[in-house]
Amino acid sequence: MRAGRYTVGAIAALAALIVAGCGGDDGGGTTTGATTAAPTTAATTTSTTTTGAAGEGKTTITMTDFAFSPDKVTLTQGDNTIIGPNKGKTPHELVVAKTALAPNALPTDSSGDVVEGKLDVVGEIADVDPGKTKHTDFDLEPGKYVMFCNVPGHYKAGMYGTITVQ
Ligand SMILES: [Cu+2]
Repeated sequence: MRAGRYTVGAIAALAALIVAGCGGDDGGGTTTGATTAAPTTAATTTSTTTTGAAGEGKTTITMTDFAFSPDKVTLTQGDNTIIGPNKGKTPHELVVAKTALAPNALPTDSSGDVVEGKLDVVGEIADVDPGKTKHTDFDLEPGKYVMFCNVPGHYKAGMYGTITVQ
């Protein structure tokens, strides 16, 4: 019985894929046989099996104009995925540097932007457009870190925070 169900499901999913692949709403009539078997659920089940890298934890740090939320984050050493949704109206980024400096005391240039070359940058979530979400995997050793957005003017506007790894 199970084998039979799977076959029907697989065929239905295949049919759904083929139909979708052909680009949607040109001509009706061709799908008559497949529509009965609820192919949508089958398709969703297959696509959710992704993610799950070796990460110990996933942490979401939301970016707005011009702040991180939360702006004080504690993580466990090792693999960490930081997910950065941008809920602001301008592009943002999240740069992580290992330093004991206070987040508001980083080395800056004459326009007030952080000089990343003077810091031990361990990674970043780069160029996140408004309404988008990106993530980056970090392998973090214990210590003090800062995060900041180095889009021109954003650090000066207060877009920074701390990350403690323990
Ligand atoms: Cu920013």
